[in-house]
Amino acid sequence: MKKLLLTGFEPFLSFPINPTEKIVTALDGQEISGYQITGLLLPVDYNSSAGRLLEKMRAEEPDAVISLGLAAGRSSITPERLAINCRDGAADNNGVVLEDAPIIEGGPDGYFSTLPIRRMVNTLKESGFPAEISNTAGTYLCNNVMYAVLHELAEAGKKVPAGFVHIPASHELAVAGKKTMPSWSDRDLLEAVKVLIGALG
Ligand code: PCA
Repeated sequence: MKKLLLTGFEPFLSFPINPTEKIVTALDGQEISGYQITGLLLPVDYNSSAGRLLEKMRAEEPDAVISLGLAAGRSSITPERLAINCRDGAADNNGVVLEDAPIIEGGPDGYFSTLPIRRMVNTLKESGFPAEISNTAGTYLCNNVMYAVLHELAEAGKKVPAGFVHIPASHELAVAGKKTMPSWSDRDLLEAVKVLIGALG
């Protein structure tokens, strides 16, 4: 049985709920499409989130790594194409604000996702879920963990598919937030993530 490390994030900024948390909790310990899943919830914290993920990755030696994050405002499931060596933007949950800061001093400008993102998008659409490739993971925590994982695997010369997928808000979050926020049911979000895992191959 292959091993999949599946990560999500705690709530952050003005969002009282992070739908990735429920998904990771629901799928932890499950077997899907030939993968035994280990779920890991990450803090929205520049100082520790990437380190926690890398620590788990070193301990578990998974065959694939999918990290999930909330992109409130997006209406589709969006596998990210690229992570860049930059941290810049809003405060993390500890109030840390970074501007134009590299993730790895002197590291490569960017890394492409090594997940089968085109196949993931096509499989999601065939299963009836709106999906598209996103060309920017932003410069906040999601980009940070995606870059850190891809950098670690590249440095180690490991061919482990890894990358990041942003998901839309859940209905629960939309009800608590802005009226115009597109949202999906928790059930559909969970089902779509199962489809993503099935597309790993
Ligand atoms: N989304 C944020 C960080 C945590 C999350 O779920 C992001 O897109 O960077």
